Amino acid sequence: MSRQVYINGKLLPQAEATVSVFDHGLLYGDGVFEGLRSYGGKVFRLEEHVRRLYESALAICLEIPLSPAEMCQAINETVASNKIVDGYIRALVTRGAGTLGLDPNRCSNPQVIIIADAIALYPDELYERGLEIITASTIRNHPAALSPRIKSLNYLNNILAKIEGLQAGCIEALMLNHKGEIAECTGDNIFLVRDGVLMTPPMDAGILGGVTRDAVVEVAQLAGIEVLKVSLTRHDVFVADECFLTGTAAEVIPVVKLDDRKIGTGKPGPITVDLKERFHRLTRE
Ligand code: PXG
Repeated sequence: MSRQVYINGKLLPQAEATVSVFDHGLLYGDGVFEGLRSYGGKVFRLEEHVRRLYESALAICLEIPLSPAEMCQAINETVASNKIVDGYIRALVTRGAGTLGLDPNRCSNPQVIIIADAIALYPDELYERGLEIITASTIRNHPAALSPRIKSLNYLNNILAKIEGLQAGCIEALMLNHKGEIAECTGDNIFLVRDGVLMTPPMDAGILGGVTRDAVVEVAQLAGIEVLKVSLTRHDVFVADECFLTGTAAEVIPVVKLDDRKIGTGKPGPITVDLKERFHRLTRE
């Protein structure tokens, strides 16, 4: 289906929504993005995603030519004009067309693009059975090289980890940080459950602060579950009772094996299933 794509203030048919081959987003991955989701026609946690987009942009000295409120409005308009009810939204801002050199000051105008499409859901059976994942040998970006808190257009190390996962027959792969601690998966945050306590790596493990992660922490605390943000290693996964991932696309998805080793009973655990339901209800509120 052909979509109406927002580009620099206009909604254009997707074939006409184009950027220059000199755009530094293409040449260098110089830009930032967000992946959002709409439920029942309403964008979930829109302000949080937009705040993260502006933080990412600020971190790379990229000035977005819209206010955050205008960005929210543009996202809502793009969703509405494509008659998206339950869908996936990609918002991105590139540095714009420049020269073949790195200098961002030679880039003319940042390009603001918003795409709204139907969501490609993971098969139900993955949620019922749970995922099997591997540990990738590709580590998450060293925070001193490129902060993992920046959702930049350069996702190559996550893509390399994803390739490792896919080659092992897994749709997700666990990424460690430079200290060998658990960071996150290629497009999802990770949680463990042990003795009824929920644990997830802290921001300083070098992760992207997931909007879904924050929402799951909130619903867990409301349900009276203790939540700890603590550094974790693969050992903690192997001795955990339950494990699950969170992300805009995946929502809450159980993990039942890491590196071919069963986690807990090897089936999605009760707290995971409960939080998955609670998160689902939150998205429908
Ligand atoms: N960590 C990383 C590295 C991510 O890219 C998350 C965690 C989860 O964050 P949210 O805010 O979505 O709960 C992400 C999510 C996709 C896709 O299509 C997802 C992401 C990036 C690119 C594609 O699944 N980011």
